[in-house]
Amino acid sequence: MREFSLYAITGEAFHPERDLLEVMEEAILGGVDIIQLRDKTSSKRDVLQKAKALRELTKKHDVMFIVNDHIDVALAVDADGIHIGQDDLPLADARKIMGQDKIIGISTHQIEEAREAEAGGADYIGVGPIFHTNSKVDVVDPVTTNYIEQVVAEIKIPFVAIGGIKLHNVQQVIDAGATRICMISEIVGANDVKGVCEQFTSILSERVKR
Ligand code: TZP
Ligand code: MG
Repeated sequence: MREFSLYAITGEAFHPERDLLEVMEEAILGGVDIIQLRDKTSSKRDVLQKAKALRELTKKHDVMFIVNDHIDVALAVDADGIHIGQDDLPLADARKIMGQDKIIGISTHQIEEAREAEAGGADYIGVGPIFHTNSKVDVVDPVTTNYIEQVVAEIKIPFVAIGGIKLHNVQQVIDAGATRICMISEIVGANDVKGVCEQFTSILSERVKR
């Protein structure tokens, strides 16, 4: 998959007054490299409509587009890939459906899951939740930055740190070795979405330069 560092997930509950596309376009203009559509409550048909619109937007700006959970929707809109969790379709089956050219990302919470994802041919893994988060209901306890250090030491495929990451604590995540970060609330819940993304983009590029 293409290189990336800033990854934003949709979270419409964090911007009840604002349009999904408008918020995500601001994030893109602020430097986000990947957008993931994550919608646990809408009907399949509504998820498909949002996915179509986000696919168009991300194409226009040449940004990667990933769909959470819904493999059929991802294929229908020609998304770049899917993101699955530990309780979703197993990686091997997801790969059969998606084909070799699509991106498959998997959430992991412990090193055994990271090893399994790497061995199974995942394109990237999510590593988290690093900190406490209210953005996910069935979330496990924070894995802390210790898990990032384990992944850095052992895993070769790209990983993205997620869960409770904010401007005020992102340095801890970077210091533990993360070069890619993923957020919901700190980005889409911001008053100035583009401005926040620009700050993260700049922090991450400083890290790469060092
Ligand atoms: N997976 C692990 S933590 C999380 C997901 C989807 C939620 C991240 O949201 P936030 O608002 O950035 O903590
Ligand atoms: Mg899932």
